Amino acid sequence: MFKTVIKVAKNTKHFAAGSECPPLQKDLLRIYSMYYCPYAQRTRIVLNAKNVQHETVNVHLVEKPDWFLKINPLAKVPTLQLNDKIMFESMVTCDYLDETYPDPPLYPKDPWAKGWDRCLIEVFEAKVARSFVKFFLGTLDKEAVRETTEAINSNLEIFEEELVKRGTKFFLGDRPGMLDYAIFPWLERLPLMKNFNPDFHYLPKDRFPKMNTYIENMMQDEPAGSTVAVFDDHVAFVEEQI
Ligand SMILES: N[C@@H](CCC(=O)N[C@@H](CS)C(=O)NCC(=O)O)C(=O)O
Repeated sequence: MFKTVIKVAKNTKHFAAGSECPPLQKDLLRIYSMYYCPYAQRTRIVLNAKNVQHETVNVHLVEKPDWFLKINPLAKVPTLQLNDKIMFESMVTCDYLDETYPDPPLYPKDPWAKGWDRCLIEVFEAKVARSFVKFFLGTLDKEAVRETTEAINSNLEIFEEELVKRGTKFFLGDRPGMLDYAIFPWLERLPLMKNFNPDFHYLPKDRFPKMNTYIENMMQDEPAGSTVAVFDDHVAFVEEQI
């Protein structure tokens, strides 16, 4: 079945150019993913949280198979497929899962509170996640690392203050919700970024007491924590990309 398979992470097969698309099973939800993609990780966490039966097809994103380009015109992961239906964009897929599998609900009931959590996901995406990309681009000089560090920390202050305001263990309450799961993949990657940029002093404990405890709590959460990559393998993957 695998014509071309590339190992991206230990024990994972990623379908690459030249491969055949594995046959679909009727009514079984499929996620096209890439093991180290933080966006696909969002959807994988929500699948875990909702205990949704599904299969994972990992796609090699450098040597994409032709069949994947036909499935998703943006050719990005995550992509969901159910029979002949396709859906992509991480938050679109996460919201679909939340509506289709309501237990446990991942948003606050109040529409304003839900809307505000969606706003914070957008803030995180625009102000924190995109700054991460700079660290992946290769060698930043000391000054650029300092500037990026301050940009990331000052934007994470919004989240520290929000935790203080809410007075809860997680953003949703006593268990994590969509906001928690949507930002987790980048919080997992903070130590990874430091590995490549030792001057990246993220979330100093005196300035971010809540966020530090919060991340420890998120790591203990089964749906999120079980998606955390082995650190050295993650480092090796990033090294191959840059
Ligand atoms: N806005 C998209 C971003 C997804 C994304 O950029 N995924 C990356 C992997 S982490 C990808 O598929 N890249 C392939 C490409 O851009 O060609 C989402 O939220 O799902």
